[in-house]
Amino acid sequence: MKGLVVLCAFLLAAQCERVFFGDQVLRVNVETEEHIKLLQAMEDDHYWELDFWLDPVSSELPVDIRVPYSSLSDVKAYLNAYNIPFSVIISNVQEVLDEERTEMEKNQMMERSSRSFNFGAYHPLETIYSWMDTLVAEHPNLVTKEEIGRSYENRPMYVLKFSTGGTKRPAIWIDTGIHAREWVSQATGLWTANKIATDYSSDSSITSLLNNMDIYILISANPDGYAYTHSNDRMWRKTRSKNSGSYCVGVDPNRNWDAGFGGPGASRNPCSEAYHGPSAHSEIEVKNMVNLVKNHGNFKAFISVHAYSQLLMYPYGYSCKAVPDQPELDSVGRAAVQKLTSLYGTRYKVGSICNIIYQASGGSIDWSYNLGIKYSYAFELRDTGRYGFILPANQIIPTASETWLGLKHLMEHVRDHPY
Ligand code: INF
Ligand code: ZN
Repeated sequence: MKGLVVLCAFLLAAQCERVFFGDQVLRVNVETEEHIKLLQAMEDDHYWELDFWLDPVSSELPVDIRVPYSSLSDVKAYLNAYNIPFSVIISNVQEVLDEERTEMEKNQMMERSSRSFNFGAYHPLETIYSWMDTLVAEHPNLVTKEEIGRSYENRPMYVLKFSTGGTKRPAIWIDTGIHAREWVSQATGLWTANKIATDYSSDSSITSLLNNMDIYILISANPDGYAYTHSNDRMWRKTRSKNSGSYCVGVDPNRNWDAGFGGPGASRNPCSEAYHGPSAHSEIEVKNMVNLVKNHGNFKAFISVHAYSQLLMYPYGYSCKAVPDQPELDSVGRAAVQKLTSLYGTRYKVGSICNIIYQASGGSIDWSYNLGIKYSYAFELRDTGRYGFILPANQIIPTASETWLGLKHLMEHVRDHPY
C-alpha cells in the first residue's frame, strides 16, 4: 500500500479521499507479442500498483496505464529498457480530477440557486436519485420508478420504466454505470431517460416504439461503487463487498454473471480489478438485475453501457466462437454506429467482445444472450484515451446525443423484428 495517498477531512465522520498527485496515464504502443507478455507480467505483479485503464491484450490495441507517482521513474525506465514505446496522455491525474471536482461544485451551486438540473454535469448518487423523482412526477403516465433491490451497502437500486400500458410488453433493458468510475455512462443513462420522457409524443419514432414496447433504464447498476467514486476514490471500478480472507474490497460486477463464470479473462485474485467473485451472482447488485430480468421474462434487448474506447460489442466475451446470430448482430451494430457517427463524426468499432477487445468471462451481455435475449449489446462510450475515465463534463451531452442515435437504431430494429 506504499503508493496509496489519501487526504482526510474531519467533519462529522472522518472522511478520507484518495489523491493522485503526480500520477500519470501512459499510453503504451505495443508492437510485439513480447511487449504484451512483458505488460501482462507488469499487471500481474502488483508491486508498482499500476492501474490498467486498458489491458494488454493484442499488439493491435493500445494499453493505457495509470502509474502512481512513486513508481513513475521505475516504470518508464523499464519500458525504455525493453524498447516499448509510450507517451504520456495525462501528465498529472490529480490536476484533471481537481478540475472535474471544481466544475461539479460550481454546477451544484448553480443548480441550487436556479433550481434546475444540468444534464451536462456529473452528479452524486443522491442528486441522481432525487432527479428520478422529478422525472416521474413530470411524466406520471409514462415513467415509473421501481426498486429492484438493495445494494451490498443497502442503497436502493432504482430502475426507470417507460411504458404506455399493456402488461409485460416486450421490453428493452439498458444499464449504465455497472463500473463505478465510468462516469459518462451513468450521465448518458440519465440524459437518455430524460430524452425519452421529453420527446415522447413529439418524436414519432419514440412514440411508435413505446406504443409497442417498454424501456427499462437502470442508471446506477453499482450504486455503492458510484458513491465511493465521489467520496473516497474516483478510480473505483468494482462493487464494495467484503472478500473473506482478503483485505481487498469488491468484485468486478462484469465478471460475476453466470456465463462462462470463472473462465479466461477474469481473475481469482480479490485484489484484481477483474476479480470474478466467489460464485456467479455473488454480488447482490448482479443478483437484483438477474432477478428482475428473469421475472419479467419478456426482454428482447439487453444493452450494457460502459466507457471508454468507442466500441459497440455483442457476445461472446467468454468465447471467441461466433454466436448463431452473429451476422445480424454485426450488421445491426454497424448500422447503429453509422447513425451515431453521423452526428459528430465520432468513430466506433463493431465486433464481438472477444474479437474486438479480449476474452472476458462472466459478462452481463453473454448471460442475457444465453438467456435468449438475442439483441444483447455493450457500448464503450467516449473517448479513446485522451481523458479516459475522466471525460470532461462538457462532453456528456455530445456523447449522450450521438449514442442516442445508435440506441434508437437498435431499438427500432428490435421493434421491427419481433421474435
Ligand atoms: N471493459 C470491459 C470489461 O468489463 C468491457 C466488457 C464488456 C467486457 C462486456 C466483457 C463484456 O472489462 C470495461 N471498460 O469495463 O468499460
Ligand atoms: Zn466497464
